[in-house]
Amino acid sequence: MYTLHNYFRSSTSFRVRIALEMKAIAYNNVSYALLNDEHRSAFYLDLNPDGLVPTLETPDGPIGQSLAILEYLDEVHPNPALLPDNALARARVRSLAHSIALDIHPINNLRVLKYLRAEFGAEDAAVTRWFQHWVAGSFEAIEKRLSSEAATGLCCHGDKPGLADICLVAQAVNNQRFSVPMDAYPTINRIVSYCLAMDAFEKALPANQPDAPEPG
Ligand SMILES: N[C@@H](CCC(=O)N[C@@H](CS)C(=O)NCC(=O)O)C(=O)O
Repeated sequence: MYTLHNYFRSSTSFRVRIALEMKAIAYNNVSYALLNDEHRSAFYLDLNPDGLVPTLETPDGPIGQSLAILEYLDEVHPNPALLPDNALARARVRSLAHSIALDIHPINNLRVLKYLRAEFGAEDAAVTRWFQHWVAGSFEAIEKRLSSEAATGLCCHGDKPGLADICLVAQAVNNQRFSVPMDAYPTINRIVSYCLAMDAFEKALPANQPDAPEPG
């Protein structure tokens, strides 16, 4: 049995929850209130010295880094596959996923936003501008690719959701918290809506996690 150490609002945790749901893998859920620095506890740092969520605890040891977890799950539980079966297609899917996971997420992460506030006196409006700016840079490129490349289907690559959709949906949902304007991205919006209509994506949503606050 796996244990997922995560936080409802964390988009990197959301990515892993989607994959676990898609592959119908049961798991224990342990949550860490990031705003209370629970991920900086000695216990968690022992499990994951990065001090970032998620960590997937497997019977053979813990794995940190959401993309590494997703690829591990895909190797150990290959159905349904998160990556296509030819090398060029896999590279395309990974490159879309990396635009989000490696280019947007690291500079919009909680610790970066906290540092902007604490060290540079950034107010809420400036932090929001920062977040929106770095999303726009990559989302413009992703929209251009998805709307023009023949491999795009109902999902980022063909008609089945995979690694790129997982990263895209998690980022798009996170964007809502920072009121990122989305009108310029019709293809992204179409794919995100299509994926969110699926059970696996819906169940993995931040609002549907046990540590999410009650609505209202
Ligand atoms: N590259 C890592 C990033 C993990 C990460 O930054 N997680 C965020 C939540 S989405 C976190 O733990 N933030 C805590 C902090 O910034 O202090 C991954 O993909 O797992």
